[in-house]
Amino acid sequence: VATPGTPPHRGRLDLDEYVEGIRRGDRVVLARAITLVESTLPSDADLAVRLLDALLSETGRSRRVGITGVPGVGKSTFIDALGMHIVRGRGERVAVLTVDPSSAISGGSILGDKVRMETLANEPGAFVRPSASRGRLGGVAAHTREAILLCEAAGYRNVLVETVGVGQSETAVRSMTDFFLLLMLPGAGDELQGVKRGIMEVVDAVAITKVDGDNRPGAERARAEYRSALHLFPASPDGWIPRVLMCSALTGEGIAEIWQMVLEHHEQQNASGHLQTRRSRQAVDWMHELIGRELERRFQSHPAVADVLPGLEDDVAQGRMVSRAAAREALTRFGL
Ligand SMILES: Nc1nc2c(ncn2[C@@H]2O[C@H](COP(=O)(O)OP(=O)(O)OP(=O)(O)O)[C@@H](O)[C@H]2O)c(=O)[nH]1
Ligand SMILES: [Mg+2]
Repeated sequence: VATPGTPPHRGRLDLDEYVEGIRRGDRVVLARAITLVESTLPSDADLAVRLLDALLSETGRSRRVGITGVPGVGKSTFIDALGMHIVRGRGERVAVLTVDPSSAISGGSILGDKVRMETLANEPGAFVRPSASRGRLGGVAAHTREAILLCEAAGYRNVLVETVGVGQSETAVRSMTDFFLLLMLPGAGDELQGVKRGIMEVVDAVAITKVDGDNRPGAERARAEYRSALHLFPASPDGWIPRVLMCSALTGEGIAEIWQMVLEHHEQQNASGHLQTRRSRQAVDWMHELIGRELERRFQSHPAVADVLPGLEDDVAQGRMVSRAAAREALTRFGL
């Protein structure tokens, strides 16, 4: 139990305090609960599971939107503008989470996002939680998935997840959201190289951002290019046809239209049952991934395995043993 003055990342509340705090939408308790689920301490894991379990029936009632794009494309600025539109324009609350695999290295991104989402972070209807990335990406994304659930239980009907469009983080974010938006810069071609191959195939929309000032002519060309690029992919079984829109977080142009599209998508997918299908699949996939990770972790840390693994690796590398025999040997040691 936390004592007054204990920094949030040290002290723990008890289960009821978390549950009650989240139910009344207390942002401080919500932040502390996210810290709890982010924790890698074995002693926190049990409480985290009990907390998520206690709140399960209060989750699911939000629009989960993933927003990706290359570094510097304008994600945080866009989210700031979009979040303000949701809060001020629509009178709804919004939670913003970020998955940033690089912040462990750069260390500067947390502050950066706070500064860039300054307007939104000061809004009473908004909850902005920059990623406190410490470990490997899988860990960060895992926490984000659970943080979404906590935000939903705290009454946020809109959850925006920012992730930088490099590495695997975007795949992870797509697998925890209902709508996946790719931000692109005006002036096509070059930027297509910058984003990960294959990403265009899994987006629900492309938003060309920074469409202001000198960028406008390039934006029109980019829109035509992205439209034809999206046309090359087979139609999605959920019946949604990806769109290409233009916006500027600076002038606010196009922001309301993009949110309108998200609302339309949500209604359509909800009515057709595809929303539930997508979420069910995500939840089951995630369960399997957690099982896989835990098995891997136990396998790697099993003393009898750890004893022989380096030797087996060497034998395989030097051609003294076939991979299959070595794998069998290691698994036998594990007890399989
Ligand atoms: N002209 C113009 N500049 C913008 C717009 N949106 C963002 N910017 C600028 O682009 C730069 C990067 O914006 P960010 O929002 O930090 O970009 P980001 O994609 O979140 O960056 P990372 O989180 O570092 O990957 C900043 O200097 C912004 O001021 C826009 O709509 N128009
Ligand atoms: Mg950012």
